[in-house]
Amino acid sequence: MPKAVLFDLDGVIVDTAKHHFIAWRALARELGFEFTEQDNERLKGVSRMDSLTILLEVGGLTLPEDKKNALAAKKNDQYVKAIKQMDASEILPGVTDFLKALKEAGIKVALGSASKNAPIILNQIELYDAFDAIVDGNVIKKAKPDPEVFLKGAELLGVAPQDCVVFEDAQAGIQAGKNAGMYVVGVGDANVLTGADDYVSDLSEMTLERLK
Ligand code: G16
Ligand code: MG
Repeated sequence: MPKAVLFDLDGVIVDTAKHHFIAWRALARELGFEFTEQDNERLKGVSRMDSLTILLEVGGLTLPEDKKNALAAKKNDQYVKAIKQMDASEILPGVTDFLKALKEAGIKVALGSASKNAPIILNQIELYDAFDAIVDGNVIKKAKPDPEVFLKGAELLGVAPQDCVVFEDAQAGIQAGKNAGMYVVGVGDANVLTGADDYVSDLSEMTLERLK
């Protein structure tokens, strides 16, 4: 049985990708081009500034650093307004029950997210206190697929990487978990994701029995 479980946030605990998409698309339109849902797939698990770089690449634009910082801040303002409307009803299927089962079994849980807005989201959905450790975009220096986010989580929990299981919906995140030497469960379409040790479509398919 693992001693700790580390969860990605967007795509595993809640679906904030739609809010990111709406804000990025609004920015693209302001800049004079379309940004599609398919383009948005490339931003999953990617940091805010790297997301902007991809978006500008889609629009064929090259901009100076100060302009890029201003655009990222503008997108974030719109995104934060949206996530401040979120509530516990947006927690994805199976999450609450699985977190409860882990707690009862004495298995520690941490959050490992690229998002700088993770604390706001966790407060909105009333899950902030459900985690023994929170590692997010405010603390990490190296983006997924670097293992930093998950290694830091394991360290804060005092658990060896080989005793940790990671739940991830993004390809870069699955790679980060494997790079950390952890067992990785891909969340989403097993025909699209690769490199994980197991796959579920959402956490309602996960039980303590299966985790063993
Ligand atoms: C999430 C999203 C990414 C987003 C990133 C940074 O990562 O999947 O699309 O770009 O956070 O978000 P923010 O702009 O809020 O700092 P994760 O790791 O939770 O899937
Ligand atoms: Mg994710």
